[in-house]
Amino acid sequence: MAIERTFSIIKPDAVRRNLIGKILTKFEEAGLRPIALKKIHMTRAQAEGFYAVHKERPFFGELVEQMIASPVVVQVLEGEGAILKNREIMGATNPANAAEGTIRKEFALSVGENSVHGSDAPETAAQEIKYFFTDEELVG
Ligand code: YYY
Ligand code: MG
Repeated sequence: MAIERTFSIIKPDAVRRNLIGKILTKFEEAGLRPIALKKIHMTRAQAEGFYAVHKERPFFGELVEQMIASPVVVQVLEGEGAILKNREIMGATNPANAAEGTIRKEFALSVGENSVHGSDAPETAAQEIKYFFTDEELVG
């Protein structure tokens, strides 16, 4: 499998509970390397643009409020099959359905406050990386 890059967010619920290190460890132990990483407090416009694909969904308003409530860590993860691997490490969107050992099983509070975001395909990974990082910031 090819070396890929994917985009990841450690969401406000996890940052508030001081879980940045524990979550990064899960990625590192699975062979994913953070090649760019920063802590930011998203603006409403940034969060609405990032989740624009969900803007007609009933949970959109709450999702945006949760994403801007407090800081997040945005990062680019690199490794073998990074896009799918990240999704596996994250676990299912609803933590009630997440497999043992996944981040969401271990740390998520609810389907909304589910601790991490991860790109779902090569096209979205490329778009999402560009949304938060310049080429110069990717120091793999
Ligand atoms: O990619 P992933 O985060 O696993 O799920 P999406 O279906 O893309 O939804 C994005 C985000 O929206 C999810 O992480 C929480 C929130 N959400 C929600 O609050 N309620 C739902 N029924 C579905 C998604
Ligand atoms: Mg998604």
